[in-house]
Amino acid sequence: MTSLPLYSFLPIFLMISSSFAQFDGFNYDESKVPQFVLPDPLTLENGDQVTNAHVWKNSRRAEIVKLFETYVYGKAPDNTSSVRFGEAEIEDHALDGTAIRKQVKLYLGGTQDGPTADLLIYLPAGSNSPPPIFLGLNFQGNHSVTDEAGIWLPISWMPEADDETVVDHRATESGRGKKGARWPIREIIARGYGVATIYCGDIDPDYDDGFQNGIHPLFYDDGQTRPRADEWGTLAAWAWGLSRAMDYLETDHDINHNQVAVLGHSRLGKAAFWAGAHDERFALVISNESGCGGAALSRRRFGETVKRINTKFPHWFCENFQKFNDNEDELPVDQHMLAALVAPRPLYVASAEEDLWADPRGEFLSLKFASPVFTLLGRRALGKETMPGRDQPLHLDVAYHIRSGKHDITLYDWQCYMDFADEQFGRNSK
Ligand code: GTR
Repeated sequence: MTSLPLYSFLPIFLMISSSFAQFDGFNYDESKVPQFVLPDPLTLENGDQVTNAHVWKNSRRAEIVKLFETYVYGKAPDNTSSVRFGEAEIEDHALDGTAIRKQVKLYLGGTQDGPTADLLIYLPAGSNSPPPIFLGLNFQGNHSVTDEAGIWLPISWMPEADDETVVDHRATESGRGKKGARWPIREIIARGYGVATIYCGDIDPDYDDGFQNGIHPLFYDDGQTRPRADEWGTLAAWAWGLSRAMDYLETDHDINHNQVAVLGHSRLGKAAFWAGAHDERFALVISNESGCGGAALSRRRFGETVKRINTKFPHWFCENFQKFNDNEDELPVDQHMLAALVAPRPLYVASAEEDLWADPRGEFLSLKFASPVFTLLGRRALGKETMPGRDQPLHLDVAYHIRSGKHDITLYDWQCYMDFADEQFGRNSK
């Protein structure tokens, strides 16, 4: 493996405090991060250097996609022609008349009796031209992101809640608006952006059932009962769902489908990152505190590790990823190469100061070590820049911030994403 120089570690930036989200038995001490060697995104598998955009685009990029498919997320099916869209609801006077709301059913197996996913869309009312849009999955149902009464309740499985919002693994009316703080739709609309979301469990419920529910079984070969070792886990299924939502957005003339930003928080940030890295139709990619298996470098083993994530969430990645439990140095990729796959499109990675489990420094370093690829493709990447202080967004053609506070996606994060989208899409929405 051709490698980048050994990385020697910068002084400790983040102080440890008992209020930080962390679990016992994991490393939160920068001085204990092992030395490691990263695979070089710009060395082809035959050992040649990538010295121009043509070779990146036509050879190296595909090699890296294949490595992530084979060893990390698993390969999703190529044949998606069966997905159908239908049963749309349109409300022209949503959010006190400031927005147009649409709800679209995605028939994932092409038939009404198979699994369906509900895509909820808000667009600013009275736009002069089709607006750009943010697309992301949500954790607890479309009805949880806004308290508008007309939102369809999800019918798919949901994790139990410690209140009455979920009963017998099904959403109830009382969950309406419960996650509104994570989806500041009115602010997004006021700045002229649209926003679209799907409940992740509509695509694949988030628990280990041996891949019997969700979309996996729809694509099994005859006699197949679970994905092969290099085939998709749940994160890749969610990413696939985001791409199917993109298929719909491309057909909707009320939306600027050349300006779709894909984003997600935490596990859904991992899915959004993989979707955006893989599917080049996404014009902007945003990872909010995606951590291990998302933006954070696996080889640092800081906070959550490959072994822990594969043990606690055995359904998230492909089976091959388990080979790297306590064995990160053998990974043929690291997450800076996921960041590199986004280039030359803009990429925003964000961390939270108290979210050590997600390894903020490891998230920043992924962006930094992806720089040679962004630079080769003519984009303004991180050069000498060091990790910025809290709440000081750093925006080039890649962007990073570390927000004060805990693991979450907040209005502040969204404001930073909209500012960056303004810069990248040539808008001035403030
Ligand atoms: C944690 C997991 C993280 C992150 C988080 C979340 O339990 O260890 O990788 O995904 O859940 O999604 O909130």
